[in-house]
Amino acid sequence: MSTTARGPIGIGPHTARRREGLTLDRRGFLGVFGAGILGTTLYGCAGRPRLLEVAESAVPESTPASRKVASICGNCVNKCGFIARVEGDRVVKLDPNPHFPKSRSMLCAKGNAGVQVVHDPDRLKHPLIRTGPRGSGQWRKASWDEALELTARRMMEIKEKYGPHGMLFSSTEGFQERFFRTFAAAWGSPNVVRHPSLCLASGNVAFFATFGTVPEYDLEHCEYVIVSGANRAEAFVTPDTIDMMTRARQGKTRLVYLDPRFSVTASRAGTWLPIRPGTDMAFYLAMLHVLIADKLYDEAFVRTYTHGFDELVAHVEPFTPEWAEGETEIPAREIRRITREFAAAAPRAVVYRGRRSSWYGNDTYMRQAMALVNVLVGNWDRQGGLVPKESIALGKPELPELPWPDEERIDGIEERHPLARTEDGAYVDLRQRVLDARPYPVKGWMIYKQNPLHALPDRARTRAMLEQMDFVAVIDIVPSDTAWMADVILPESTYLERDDPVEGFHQPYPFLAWRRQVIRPHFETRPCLEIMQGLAAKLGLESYFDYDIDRYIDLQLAKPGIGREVFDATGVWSDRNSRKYGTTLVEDYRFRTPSGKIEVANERFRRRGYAPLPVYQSPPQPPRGKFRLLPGKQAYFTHAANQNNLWLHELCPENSLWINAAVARERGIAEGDELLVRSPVGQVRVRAHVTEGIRKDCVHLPHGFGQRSAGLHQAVGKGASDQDLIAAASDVITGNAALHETFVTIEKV
Ligand SMILES: Nc1nc2c(c(=O)[nH]1)N[C@H]1C(S)=C(S)[C@@H](COP(=O)(O)OP(=O)(O)OC[C@H]3O[C@@H](n4cnc5c(=O)[nH]c(N)nc54)[C@H](O)[C@@H]3O)O[C@H]1N2
Ligand SMILES: Nc1nc2c(c(=O)[nH]1)N[C@H]1C(S)=C(S)[C@@H](COP(=O)(O)OP(=O)(O)OC[C@H]3O[C@@H](n4cnc5c(=O)[nH]c(N)nc54)[C@H](O)[C@@H]3O)O[C@H]1N2
Ligand code: SF4
Ligand SMILES: [Mo]
Repeated sequence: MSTTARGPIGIGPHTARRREGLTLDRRGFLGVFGAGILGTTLYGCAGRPRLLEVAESAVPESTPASRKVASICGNCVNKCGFIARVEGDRVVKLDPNPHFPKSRSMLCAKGNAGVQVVHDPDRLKHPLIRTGPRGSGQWRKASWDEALELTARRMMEIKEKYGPHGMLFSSTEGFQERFFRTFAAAWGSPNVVRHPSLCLASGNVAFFATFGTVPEYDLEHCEYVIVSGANRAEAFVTPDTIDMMTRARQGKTRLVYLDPRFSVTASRAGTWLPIRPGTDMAFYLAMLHVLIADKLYDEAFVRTYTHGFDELVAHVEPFTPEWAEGETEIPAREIRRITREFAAAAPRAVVYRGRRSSWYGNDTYMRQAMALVNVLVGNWDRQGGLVPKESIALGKPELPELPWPDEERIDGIEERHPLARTEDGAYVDLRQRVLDARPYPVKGWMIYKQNPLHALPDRARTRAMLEQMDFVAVIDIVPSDTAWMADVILPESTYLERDDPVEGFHQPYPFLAWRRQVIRPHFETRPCLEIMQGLAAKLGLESYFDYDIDRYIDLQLAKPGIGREVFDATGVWSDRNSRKYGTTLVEDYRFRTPSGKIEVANERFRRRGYAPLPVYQSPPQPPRGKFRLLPGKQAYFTHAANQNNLWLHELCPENSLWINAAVARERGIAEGDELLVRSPVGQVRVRAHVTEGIRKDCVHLPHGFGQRSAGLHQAVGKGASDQDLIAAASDVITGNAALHETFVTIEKV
């Protein structure tokens, strides 16, 4: 049975379960699974096939029998606080940490299921060395010394043949990612690429260019929120999810939600606008038009703090709500109504930027249009508006000077996308350049905490990129699809089994927290720092790692002048308990923009040869018989990372393709029918989810399924991967992947 991603239309048991996950109902998991199954899951797993022999669990000799440890979730980017209940060497339950300002009393289903991360029989337990052809799944267990020795030797071979730039280092955010990045920098390759160009790069660039900083949202005090496709009831971002959903339910915030499909967030909104995909910018341009034409903007704010307003006035003149109606299919009177309500609620009114902006080729301009609506109502640095980030500075070790790379980056980002962050790179461009060996070959790839086979569009190309490598090393906690293609897998200890550096948070006010070790590692795994140290020692780079994690934390805490015991009581530390407002709203404040003001007409854009104001182009629409494919997250999973988690897998074993009910009827497609979905780059088979809750011109496939690694016994072969269908495309300004531009055909099989 297909149970994926049912919208609130057709309410069924799955919707109810989803609610339990979201509200962190303490009984949630026990309620869903029952204690018996919980027990089997943790301790039994009898008869389940296993990746490889299970190493002897190193049971710590003397740990207090029963204790509680405050630490930080590692199942997604949010890093919510929890308090672990521990018996001996086993985590038996993770409870939310109510003292944790960012997540308060929330721990989502994935956070709860973190217990299973340690006990997953499929998890990586020791280093593995490939013995058969790449991707064959033939592995042998290796000692750490052997695995690191092999890695160092193969890296040196690549250096001799192709130079240090022949190695690519890719990673995704995490508390220990810094050690991986130090290692890559010490190695001396310019080819480092991170996840932002698959996620939020265009949004960041647009907001940074406008405000000189990337702000946060004060949703705790906001009264009117306009959200474009940021599905916060499922794609969690804390504390935004908590504030947005709680206040909407209590009637304290009016939530206007634009999404071509009726997501769970849509079901919580006062207004859901099933916008035509790819036309959000037209909606915001029309809002700007109405704000100006009807003089609803904050004139004093605009005069004092902004640059280039007159250009905007001329620019948005043609973008009437009537024009926007033709683009968006949102009635002009709705656009007018929303704009008036929004202006009346300002400054406690925001256009919420969202996080993943890897949608279309014009995303930087789309997010700039969102930023400008905020600017015009003067919500900047005000309670309930957009607030500049504040943080608590931490110390760090002094490193020897890092080598200067001998070559330019292979993705040519400095020239092609000069406004993007060089150190993050542009992944889609980079992959193509590697495949073309242009301007030089890249033959070695080290991957930390990333699964490119699911993260990048057009999986066949990512596979080809992996196949043309002489050497691939993957550092992960499970045998992911990408790890399955490696030469060496280096297993990191899970977030429950290691001490991480202390981290500074800035939502809802600056505080520090420390992910401390909850239990000692159950298997022969190591934290990233120790893996990097081991490799560095074999490559003569040890001077960059002249510290252990304890020393590193001491150096961090020396700066604010606190000891680690400050984390004992609540797991967090701060010298205050609220935000500050208005620190930038003072005379002579210089924003970090070329004009020193908030930039309406953008000078950074202009200097680089881009138009200074959002350029709208009507997006191509799917021809008859084709549909636009929209990906998106589900509440139970982080990307493709935890479909194999037994508890989460049982909630939703596979994904299915959302298809509009009228379209399905025309084509004789019923709920659960098997479909063949084809795109210009691939095809998948997947079951249909027939729903009123999606427009007729698009289909939706939840992201992260269709796993191929035979090491993932729960997830392998279940559902379909959107990345088999999505064609490579990217945002013109930043090179951020554009994942919503692919059209597909659908046949019943
Ligand atoms: N449970 C869970 N939470 C997560 C994550 C996760 O994987 N799982 N990942 C985290 C990360 S890294 C990120 S970046 C965030 C991502 O958070 P979001 O950006 O909120 O996540 P997505 O689900 O990718 O959102 C895409 C939504 O946009 C809609 N959409 C598609 N095209 C259009 C369009 O043209 N216009 C409009 N208005 N809407 C459109 C889709 O239907 C979908 O509902 O979530 C974070 N939180
Ligand atoms: N089609 C489509 N593509 C997308 C998206 C989408 O919605 N649709 N979302 C995009 C977004 S927003 C993002 S951010 C990217 C995310 O994609 P990635 O950057 O690949 O990140 P994740 O999927 O979060 O995690 C990748 C790997 O980290 C591993 N991991 C988890 N914890 C640890 C740990 O403690 N140590 C180590 N070493 N490894 C660990 C997981 O097992 C997983 O294999 O994908 C992007 N790609
Ligand atoms: S949102 Fe869920 S998975 Fe992500 S950090 Fe918070 S509890 Fe963990
Ligand atoms: Mo992301």
